[in-house]
Amino acid sequence: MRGILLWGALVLWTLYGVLLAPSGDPPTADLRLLPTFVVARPGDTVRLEVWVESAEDLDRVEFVATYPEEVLEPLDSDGGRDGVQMEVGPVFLGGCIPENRAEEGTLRWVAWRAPEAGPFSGDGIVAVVTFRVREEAAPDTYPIVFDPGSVRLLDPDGQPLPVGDVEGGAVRVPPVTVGLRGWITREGTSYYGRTAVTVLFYPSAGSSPTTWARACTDEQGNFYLPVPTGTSPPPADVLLPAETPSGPYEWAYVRLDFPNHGSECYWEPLDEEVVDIGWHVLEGGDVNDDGCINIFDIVRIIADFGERVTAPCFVPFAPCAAADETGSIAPASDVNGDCRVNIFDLTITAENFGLCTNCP
Ligand SMILES: [Ca+2]
Ligand SMILES: [Ca+2]
Ligand SMILES: [Ca+2]
Repeated sequence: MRGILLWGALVLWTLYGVLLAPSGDPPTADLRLLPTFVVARPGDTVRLEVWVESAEDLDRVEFVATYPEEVLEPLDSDGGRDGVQMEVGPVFLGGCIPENRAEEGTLRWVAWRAPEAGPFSGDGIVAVVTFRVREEAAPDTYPIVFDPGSVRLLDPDGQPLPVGDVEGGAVRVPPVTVGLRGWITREGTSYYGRTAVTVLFYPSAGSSPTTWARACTDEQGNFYLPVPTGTSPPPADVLLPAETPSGPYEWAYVRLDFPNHGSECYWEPLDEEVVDIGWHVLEGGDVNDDGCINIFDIVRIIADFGERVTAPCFVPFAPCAAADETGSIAPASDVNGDCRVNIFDLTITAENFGLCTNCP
């Protein structure tokens, strides 16, 4: 019995393949909002495009979408028509637009192609809505959602075309970042103080830093760096990265430095009230400060091997000066800051052999 069922299933499967496979699934067209995710602050405007994708023989598009009215204010693109209108996209330029409203938390759209233009196939912009983020908008992520039952794509005969994906988007209003924090340790020591955390603040991707700040870690390696309120371009000796990341954020470029250690650099988006850069361990061994830990450092440590000064000593480092600099100065090749150059410094350096900094 079981064998017959299986056999029957196989026959059906084969028939399905023979009868239906050549025609394939009917093509579907998608409707989506682009970009799907935007970060904007109160007062900013965001431009969201309604795209139709993989359309075939499209003549008419209808949709309803909702947005949070208390946060987003649509801007009118048609002063000659009552109410607030979306911008007409290239797919419907010159067409007939019986419904185009962006009001009371709802986007309503009904449009026909211009008859002389013929039906549309491919990917194109149906409409564009521009929102202003209201001043009183609270930090949160706000969705813009198509009502799936409302989305209709029709051919010139008024026949519905199969609809595939229908995807809305979201506008994130981030909190104002007031500070950055993190925990920075170093190898071969339990004293983690005085690592310099230098931060460049970028107002957007692709811009230049408008301000900067520096903090030093405490003995446990923790730091908290308040975001400066004014603008103050970084001094010339703070090197800028060659490229900025993309994405809809304000960015911080964080640089970690300590003598005889490889510097580390990170991009961090500023989308939290306090941005936590997490735990980072600086790699020891770059005693000649050329950005890499390699044979030149080993050679120098061996040359200085056995040097020692009386403890306590301090590692000279102007950006994060020691609280008490009356003691002795650590030898130049002392990687772990224990006042002598010995096998521990050599071991740390050998373990990190080949590493290079990712900082400019
Ligand atoms: Ca209007
Ligand atoms: Ca080196
Ligand atoms: Ca040492």
